[in-house]
Amino acid sequence: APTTTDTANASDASEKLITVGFAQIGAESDWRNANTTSMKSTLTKENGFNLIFKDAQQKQENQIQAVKDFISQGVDIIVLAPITETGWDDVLNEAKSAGIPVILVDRMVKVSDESLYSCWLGSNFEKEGVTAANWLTDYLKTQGKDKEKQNIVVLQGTIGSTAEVGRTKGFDDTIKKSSNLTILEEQTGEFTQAKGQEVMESYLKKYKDIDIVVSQNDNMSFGAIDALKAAGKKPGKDVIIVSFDAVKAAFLSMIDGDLNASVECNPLHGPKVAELIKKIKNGETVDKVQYIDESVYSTDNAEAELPNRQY
Ligand code: GZL
Repeated sequence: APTTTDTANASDASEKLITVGFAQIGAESDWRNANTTSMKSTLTKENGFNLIFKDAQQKQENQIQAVKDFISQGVDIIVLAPITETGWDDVLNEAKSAGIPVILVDRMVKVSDESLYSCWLGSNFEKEGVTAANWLTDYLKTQGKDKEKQNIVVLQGTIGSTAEVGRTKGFDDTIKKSSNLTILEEQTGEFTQAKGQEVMESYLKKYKDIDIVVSQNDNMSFGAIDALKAAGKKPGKDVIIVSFDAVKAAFLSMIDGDLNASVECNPLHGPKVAELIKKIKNGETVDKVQYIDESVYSTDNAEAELPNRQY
């Protein structure tokens, strides 16, 4: 039979585990799956965590229920990737009343009281939108097309998600400075390949002269590429495609020449979240906004960068 010391150690070890409730959006994209993998592979018992993971299948009501469940289970800390920005005040107030700190990851919330969350970790989405616009205008210059009229269609992400709001604002505000660029239409493809293809097919029926597609994640870009090929067009050549996320499959698309560029959106939040959880549980205050590092990749550097990609 284990000695008291062993038992004490065992119970002591179990006492040391920080129980984390993570309410994830869903599994809608390669990016999302990489984000989940990063969290699950970091928030492990070996690293001092007991992770309770909930996938909300892209429904806010499921995420809210998951947070309520975490509160009734009495977790030590809640991590939430909010699908859209509004509708969180009530459940976050319940967490605050229960004395359970909340870390927001990836997308942001619009709440009346900022004390409802300890901090937010994610990408600077507006900067991603600006990066996409700057890459595009630079590329058009190298192609000698910076004076020619260029028509753009946009595949937006989930409307009202911080990723969509920021990328749209950053891109649109920057594009306005180039008088030769016109945005014909912007519509959501819900960040999925199927919906992205469907919207691109409708654009191709509606507009005869599309020069550029801006797609707010790689999965919608893959759908757009399929739609363009089905319409007898050469994606990456007849029609420039600028994307976001820079997942591994996007690198393969850039190497094939179907995709011109992808602005990186780094999903590997696990290590930084683990560090923030430990600091918050130790009673330290952390900066409210924690930006994750990221870059932009294109057909110029995709082959060289591919071996370094983790997702
Ligand atoms: C961005 C994230 C977005 C990705 C999409 O941080 O919210 O959601 O760009 C994902 O691929 O679906």
